[in-house]
Amino acid sequence: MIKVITYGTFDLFHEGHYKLLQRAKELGDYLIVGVTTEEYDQARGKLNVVDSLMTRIENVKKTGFADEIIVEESQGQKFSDIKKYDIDIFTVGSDWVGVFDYLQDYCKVVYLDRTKNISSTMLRTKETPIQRIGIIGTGRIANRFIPEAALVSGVNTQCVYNPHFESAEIFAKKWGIDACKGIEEFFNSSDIVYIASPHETHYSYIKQSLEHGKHVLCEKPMCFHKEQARELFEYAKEKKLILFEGIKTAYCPGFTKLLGIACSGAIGNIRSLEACFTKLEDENSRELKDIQYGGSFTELGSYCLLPILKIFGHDYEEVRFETIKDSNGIDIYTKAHMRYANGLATATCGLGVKSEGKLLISGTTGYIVVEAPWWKTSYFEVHHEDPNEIERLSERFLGDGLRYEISDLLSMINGDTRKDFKLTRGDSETIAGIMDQFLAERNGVV
Ligand code: C2G
Repeated sequence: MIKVITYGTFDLFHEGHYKLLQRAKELGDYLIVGVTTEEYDQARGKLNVVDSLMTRIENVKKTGFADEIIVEESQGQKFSDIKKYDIDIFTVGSDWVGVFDYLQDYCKVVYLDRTKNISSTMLRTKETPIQRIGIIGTGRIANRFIPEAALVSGVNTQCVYNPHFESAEIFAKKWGIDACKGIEEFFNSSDIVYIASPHETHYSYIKQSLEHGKHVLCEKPMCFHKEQARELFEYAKEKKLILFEGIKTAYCPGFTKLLGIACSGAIGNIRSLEACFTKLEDENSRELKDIQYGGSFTELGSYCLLPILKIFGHDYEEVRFETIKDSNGIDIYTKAHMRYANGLATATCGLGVKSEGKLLISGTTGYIVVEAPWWKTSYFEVHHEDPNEIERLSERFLGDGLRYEISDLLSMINGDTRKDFKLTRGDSETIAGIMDQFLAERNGVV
């Protein structure tokens, strides 16, 4: 008798799960299905699981494919289950290719192709429908997005669009999703559009996505003109759709904790903030080749402006830029100095100058310091006049951090508006306005 084992959360049970179990059963004579506990899902960083363990077990049982159902409680369990149940084949969907190769010494490991399309008709019948994500763009960030989205229950990355169809095809093949030839086909297959295309294309893609009734998660900077940002948010509101700018720091739990402490008076009245983010780029990279929209401030400025706007607000009195440019006129290093009625702030960004990435918030009774990578906030210190009196605080930051924004977006789509304080419409509009002023000055359009 060939014994097969597979594991999963099986939340919001859908046809991808069904087909996986069906094929797992076909691999042998006896199928054991491990269903994850809530604690285990939390520990491995899976967010937004909706159904209880009982419901998820019931749904697996209903398929009739499982000969035995067990509960998966911890990371090392697969290894011991294989021995305990004398397993011949371990199987899981292809979104996990390579991850479980370490089990090969104990049994055969089979990765079954994941189901690309979750049909919309099936999804609409559900109380909490699965949201199909379509991606525009196939660059680095789009590649980082997919494994993160896989850890948010309730979304399925379905398809990709790139006007260069070949790039879309390569990307789709790599991730087991569909490549769409036309944009209409793409919109028909998506409920949420994730825009990860070059900066200057964002406005048009957001507008088209909203026109087609899609929620939008757009990479930063969302756009370069305050008026455009306003128009898009108004349009989204009118169409009752969510428009969300993806500055991942804003959604990570450590950053929310940091803001809570900073604003609670722990360091008195906040008077100064310095945020620095530098990342050396090759001179032939898109970031340093795009004369119109490339450069350090458009690339990294959103991260540095975020804590400034969250702490001091949108009503700055002045923003002044100092830049070092390369021979093409692109800024390889920029300092944006902002003056508020009660404080001063600096955003420092570099693609061609390396500096110490740090976030320093100074108040009348102390300061908060977050070392690099502060934009993935996980640890920070609160200091006072007495150098022995240091408060050390930490928070989990999982993976690449994109899962937090995807999770918040999903909660908002499902009607939970409590998350929208993290990055407000006003924040995004103000950032667009500052970018606008910066580009006008740098490119000499003023
Ligand atoms: N699956 C699939 N097609 C989809 C979605 C999921 O084939 N469109 C597969 C997954 O690859 C997995 C199973 O269905 O094999 C269950 O998926 P999830 O509930 O998302 O569970 P997962 O997080 O993949 O758990 O220990 C847990 C396991 O390692 C995997």
